Amino acid sequence: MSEHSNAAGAKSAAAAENAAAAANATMGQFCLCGKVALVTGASYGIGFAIAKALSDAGARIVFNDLKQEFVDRGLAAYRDAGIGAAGYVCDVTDEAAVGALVARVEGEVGPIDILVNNAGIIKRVPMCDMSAEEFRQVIDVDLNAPFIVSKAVIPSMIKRGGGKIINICSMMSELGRETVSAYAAAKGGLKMLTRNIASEYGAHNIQCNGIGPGYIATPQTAPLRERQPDGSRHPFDSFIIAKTPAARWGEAGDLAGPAVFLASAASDFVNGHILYVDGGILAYIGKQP
Ligand code: NAP
Ligand code: GCO
Repeated sequence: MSEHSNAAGAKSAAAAENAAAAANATMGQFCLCGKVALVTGASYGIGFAIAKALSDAGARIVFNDLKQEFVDRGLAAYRDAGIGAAGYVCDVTDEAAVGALVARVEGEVGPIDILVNNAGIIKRVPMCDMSAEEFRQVIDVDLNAPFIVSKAVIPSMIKRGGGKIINICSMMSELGRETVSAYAAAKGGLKMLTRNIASEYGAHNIQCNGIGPGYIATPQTAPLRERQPDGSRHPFDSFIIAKTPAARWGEAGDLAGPAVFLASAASDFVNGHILYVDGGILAYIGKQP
């Protein structure tokens, strides 16, 4: 082999080695190895999909649900996915229970590095038909609880030099629609709570961001996708398809990559941002009839 081709060969080998090292360094930014992630309300749905993604990136998963039967169902689902998650019964609106949960997790699993405030409810009722109690229930789970759980984990994050908080916001953090006044008020507030946590604790290397899913096919939106008696699409289903450039409902798995990004070192300089994962809904006036 000529001297020239030896040198060229060595050069391309070195280039390949550099490229591999650069790729490893980049992928390393997305590694959650050794991290403990608490995903609230994650027996199924969006929470489960996000927890699975964080686990696939190396995190140890902890989740909670309201009842033992739901926790057990979630544990079985995680086992089926090859994930050894830890599950606990805890109502995220109960500050004492949340404090006890965080202490128990720290003792049994480890300090919480990543918090995903996912647990949420919705009540679709015209505002003037909605009781103040119903309104309060939605605000309690969708806005007060992220405050409660964030407040429970931040001190330990500060002590350990930082952490990640991801709040699951919504299209309704930006838009209103009929029958979801409480939910929109909560999710709009959650957007601003996200920005405030980022503002107040960014100096402690805590990044707090939001994910704003579009319309995702989960039990929460099942009523909006039910087939009509004649087998046709639910009107709201057709509406969302027309409003989404991607012309489809999202799947919970569509949130996996964005969640890993916001939970990882790759987003260490991203703070107070709401990452909309909506197939383009917020950018689109909607398909003309
Ligand atoms: P989902 O299928 O209704 O699941 C919600 C989860 O939260 C359930 O596991 C539920 O537990 C749990 N939960 C409710 N209240 C709780 C409480 N007080 N304490 C502990 N856990 C509680 O909802 P999803 O569609 O997966 O949505 C998850 C999050 O994404 C919610 O915050 C929702 O607002 C948001 N989101 C959803 C969509 C969408 O299109 N699906 C879009 C944007 C944002 P139980 O099983 O015990 O009820
Ligand atoms: C609704 C839906 C939405 C989705 C989601 C959209 O009734 O409009 O439930 O609120 O859940 O929040 O981002």
